[in-house]
Amino acid sequence: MKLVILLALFGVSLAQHNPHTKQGRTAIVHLFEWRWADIAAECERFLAPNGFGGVQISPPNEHIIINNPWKPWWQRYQPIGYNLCSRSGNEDELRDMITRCNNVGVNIYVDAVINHMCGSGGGVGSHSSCGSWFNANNKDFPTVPFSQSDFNDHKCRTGSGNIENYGDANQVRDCRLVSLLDLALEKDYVRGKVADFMNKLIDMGVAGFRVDAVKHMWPGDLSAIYGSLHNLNTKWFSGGSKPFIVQEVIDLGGEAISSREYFNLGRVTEFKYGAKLGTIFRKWDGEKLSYTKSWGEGWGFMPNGNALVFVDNHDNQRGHGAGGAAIVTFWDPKLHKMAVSYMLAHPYGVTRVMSSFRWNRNIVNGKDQNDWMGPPSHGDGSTKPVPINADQTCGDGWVCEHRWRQIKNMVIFRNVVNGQPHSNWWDNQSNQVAFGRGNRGFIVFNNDDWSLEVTLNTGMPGGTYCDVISGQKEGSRCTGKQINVGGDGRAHFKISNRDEDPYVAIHADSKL
Ligand code: AAO
Repeated sequence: MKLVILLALFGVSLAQHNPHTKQGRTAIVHLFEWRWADIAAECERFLAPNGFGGVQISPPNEHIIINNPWKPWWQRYQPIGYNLCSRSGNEDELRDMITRCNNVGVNIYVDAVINHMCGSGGGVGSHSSCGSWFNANNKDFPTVPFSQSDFNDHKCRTGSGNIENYGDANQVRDCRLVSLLDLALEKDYVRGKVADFMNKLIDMGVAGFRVDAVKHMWPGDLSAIYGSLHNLNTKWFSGGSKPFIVQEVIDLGGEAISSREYFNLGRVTEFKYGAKLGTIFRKWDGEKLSYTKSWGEGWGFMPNGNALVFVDNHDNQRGHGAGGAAIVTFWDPKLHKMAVSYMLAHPYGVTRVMSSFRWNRNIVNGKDQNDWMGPPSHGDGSTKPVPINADQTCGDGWVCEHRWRQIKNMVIFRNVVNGQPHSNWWDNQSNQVAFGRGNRGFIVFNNDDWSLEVTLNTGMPGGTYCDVISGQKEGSRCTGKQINVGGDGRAHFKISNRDEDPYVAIHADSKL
């Protein structure tokens, strides 16, 4: 009996940790600032056929419009209300996207900004994405409605009203994050408005949420809000499915608030992962790839079942948030492909791939002067569509890392090896390593400044396999390198450090 109760409790608490991806799919892609119409098309033409499990979308609710600087990407992190019109499109387009993605088995996860409304200097008027009037000076947001008493200022004990010291948990939760008007989530009324917003999206068919700025909210308040969320829409999900919850908590250690406080509520972003992996692939601080034999919990990361992992995100790819210069992004394509592939090959965590837009990066004394720049847009500030080139890459400034052959093929690799153990580790005590996933896949990296030539036990059945990095299997031939695995599971690998991509990956479905 006790066991049954324990299992039931465990099941309930674990429910919000499950991304509910379909058909053995495993990876999520963040289509940062994409329009709903483009995401719908991408689900059908690319994400479903290539086995992507889901999409994290940019905040869909009404947000402030800022003209100085000119329509920065971060205006969407300043809510004006919960109407569903944003820079990415209106409510009909949002609903159409959710329906079409669900119909091809690709989940939608919403970036939910519920800690705050716009900045205190947001002004008065109707300069918001749905045109609703508001008055930031009086904390008046009639479209919700929220007013003075729905904000936390009376609880905050700092002179400025902003967070001044991350060593003080009360400040971090009760004061304003960079002057953003901080909602009083202890109030049933405020919790109710937030839950209504999230429930509307759940009923439309989303599979869950990336919750913004979670460090700045009390776990008890979040527990109350999550507890009032509906189950997922049974048109696409099995009965009793709870929404997937990923909580954005930046915890690199040394602050008053630890990510641990949120583990029982849902998954948590593991920011140490990208910061460390970037340092390793850059070979900074004496780090070596061979040290990653115990990658995951062995590196002091959070328990596997709690972690959402990523190489870079929309903040730290441009110097916001945390991680610093070590973070590898599309600006370093060779290292980025290797780091993302390492993540996708490794069993730790639920994985999220970043898909970015290009901006006029201009780093002066370590700070990007253009870190605010929004997505590719027309003269009037409206976001441009994502055009697809003949070679499957994207045009008009959309980077589409998720479409790069190496990354797309590693998303497939992760699905093929899903559930298999980390196995057959090899390293040269420097920056050449290899590991397998049971008898379903094997990957070899050369991040040293010299060639790799070695015969390794892959654990794979004998046969000829196509490398999915230099090419892939097409029909009955390989478009890139071929790897011959003997009947004993051993294979010879030769990887020059001067290769465009100095690594090789094979899996059960890339066998000829
Ligand atoms: C904009 C303007 C502001 C203006 C404000 C209001 O830039 O000047 O005051 O409007 O008018 C985004 C942008 C912000 C933007 C905001 C609203 O990034 O620039 O402000 O939209 O438009 C903290 C939070 C974390 C947050 C991160 C950016 O804890 O939740 O800052 N991320 C999310 C979103 C993000 C968004 C918001 C939240 C707000 O992903 O896109 O902001 O909705 C330490 C703390 C972290 C803290 C960082 C940065 O990190 O630990 O909790 O993140 O500082 O303040 C080492 C340390 C590491 C430390 C880091 C940086 O790495 O180990 O712990 O250094 O010091």
